[in-house]
Amino acid sequence: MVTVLSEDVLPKDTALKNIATKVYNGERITDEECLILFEKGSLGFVGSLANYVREKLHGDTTYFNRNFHIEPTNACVYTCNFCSYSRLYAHRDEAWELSLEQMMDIVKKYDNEPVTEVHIVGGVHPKMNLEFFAELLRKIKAHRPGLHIKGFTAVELDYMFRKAKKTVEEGMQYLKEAGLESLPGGGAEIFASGVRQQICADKVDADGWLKIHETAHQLGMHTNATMLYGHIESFADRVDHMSRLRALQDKTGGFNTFIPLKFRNGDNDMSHVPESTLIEDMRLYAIARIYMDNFPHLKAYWPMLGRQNAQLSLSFGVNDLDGTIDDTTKIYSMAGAEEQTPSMTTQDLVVLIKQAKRKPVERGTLYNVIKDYSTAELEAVE
Ligand code: V47
Ligand code: SF4
Repeated sequence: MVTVLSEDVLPKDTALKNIATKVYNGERITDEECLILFEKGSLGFVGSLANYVREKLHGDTTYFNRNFHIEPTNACVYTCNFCSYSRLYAHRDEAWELSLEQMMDIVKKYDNEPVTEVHIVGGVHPKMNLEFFAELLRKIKAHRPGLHIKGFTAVELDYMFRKAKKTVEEGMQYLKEAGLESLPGGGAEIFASGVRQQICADKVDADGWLKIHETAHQLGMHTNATMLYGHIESFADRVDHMSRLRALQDKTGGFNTFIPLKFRNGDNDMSHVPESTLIEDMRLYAIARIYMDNFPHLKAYWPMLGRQNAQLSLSFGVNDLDGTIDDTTKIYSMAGAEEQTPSMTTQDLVVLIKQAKRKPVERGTLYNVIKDYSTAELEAVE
């Protein structure tokens, strides 16, 4: 059914009016139209369209999960200019490198906690190879079979597979058999080669990143996708990035969640580049929700955006806030994010979502509903 909208609720600008009509009719917008939204769409305009799409897909449901991170090392062979984390060359004395036992101790710390996911991401250490990580996966699965393992960015996987002289298919199958269940979305940054050359020239390129995710999807695994925005990229580069992801999703359907990551400029080689404004952050979330019509979920990663801005994003298309995290990641605190010790209790997350007049639902990694907290008494939340 085609919705006919009153002229009163549509903008005067013809291009924006056509986009609004398409969105309300459930039609896909083109790359050119996405660019128009970046160039001309006010926050109010894109926000109301994104909220329409969000509520059509999910109503008020807002997901979070109970998770913790393992960061095996902050040493990295690569030299991404935006990275405040890597310590292989500079600040060697601040580098860490966890043994299998130390990582298992982190897993065991949660033995009596109702966490459902471990997120494993770190730097690319020359000595931590495919076999080392396969052993870690086996040990985690042997210890706690029900814990979902989401691990390794395409950057880490590309290095591991090449070093082990395995094809992407062979390497991925090997890790899947060892216990890997899904991939996080990191390492995508901005696909456009001109920008990639300037911000992260030496790691896997766009085609390599996409190939790794496509292979995971073909093996039945789900993955996420990120976009590092708000630095030197243009609006057209953002559209190009999202367009490549949308095309792959049309082909495989294997992506769960799109996660825009705001560039933070603390203590890195791009500290002179100003950070994006809150208006630009919210416009980006909204435009992503409108354009990425085949991505079921849009996530605001609260340790990077800050709690209040993540809460605000729930009115601009976002339906997922990631997890409790329990102060187990350093990537963003080292880049100057507000959250210096990222940890939220389930109660904190439930309150945050309820304050935004949304419905808090705890999910598993694959968006299976674990518990609906919409009617829970706040004090009763463990
Ligand atoms: O790829 C590094 C980003 C990513 C900075 O899939 C920075 O559920 C901003 O991908 N400013 C890794 N961003 C983290 C990641 C992730 C996080 C949470 C959830 C999921 C998921 C994935 O962190 C890197 C890079 O894009 N990053 N430095 C910085 N200065
Ligand atoms: Fe290494 Fe990742 Fe930092 Fe790049 S962003 S230097 S790949 S840890």
